[in-house]
Amino acid sequence: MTLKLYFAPGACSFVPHTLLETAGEPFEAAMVKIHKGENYGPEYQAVNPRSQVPVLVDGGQVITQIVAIVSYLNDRFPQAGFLPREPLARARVLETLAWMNNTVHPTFTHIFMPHKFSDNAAVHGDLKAYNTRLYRGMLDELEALVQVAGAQGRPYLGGEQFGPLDAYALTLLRWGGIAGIDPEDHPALWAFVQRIAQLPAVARAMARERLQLNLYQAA
Ligand SMILES: N[C@@H](CCC(=O)N[C@@H](CS)C(=O)NCC(=O)O)C(=O)O
Repeated sequence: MTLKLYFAPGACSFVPHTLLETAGEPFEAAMVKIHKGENYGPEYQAVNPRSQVPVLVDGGQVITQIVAIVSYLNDRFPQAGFLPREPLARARVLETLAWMNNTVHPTFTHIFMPHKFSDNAAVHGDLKAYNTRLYRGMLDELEALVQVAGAQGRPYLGGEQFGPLDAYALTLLRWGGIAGIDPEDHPALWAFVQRIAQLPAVARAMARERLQLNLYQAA
């Protein structure tokens, strides 16, 4: 088996995990327990000195960063059509993927791991509260994107085929539950994510990661 994915359950590594399941080529799934700090141990840092998941290894080559991994998997499995071929449609997907990865995702990190942004524990509550408000607004944007796709008759956020935006949307809405945001507050997105979760490849990745879709608990 030449392909190996390092993932953490429920983390952003879910995005390439679902793409690999969709591609259909056998791969090794290596779980990294980031809640136990395994990613800061010497064994994992020998793989990725930045201590993050996901990492894709193909034939001994190590690839990090979701945007790079998605681009690589798209070229390696062209039949899967993870990214549109038409230049403008592809730019639109990359535009949204970059936003998810460089804006929405780090906003959640401020909520989930505020210690990464300040070593002053006294401000962690403020960081969480402020970024939860920002995050809710970003889920509102995602809700609008899903509505536009529906109005245009597109079954997936990127077009006709399942791709990285769909898996990231699922992950980001799921994280919203951790942040105390009820998925029902974004009904179109919630319905979309529930449909995506039923795709066989996505369901396999969820089963391997033992993921529950709705993590929201009313206060
Ligand atoms: N920009 C990176 C983000 C990766 C990232 O934030 N990974 C998180 C999990 S969602 C992680 O490994 N966190 C562990 C840590 O930073 O301690 C990418 O696209 O791969």
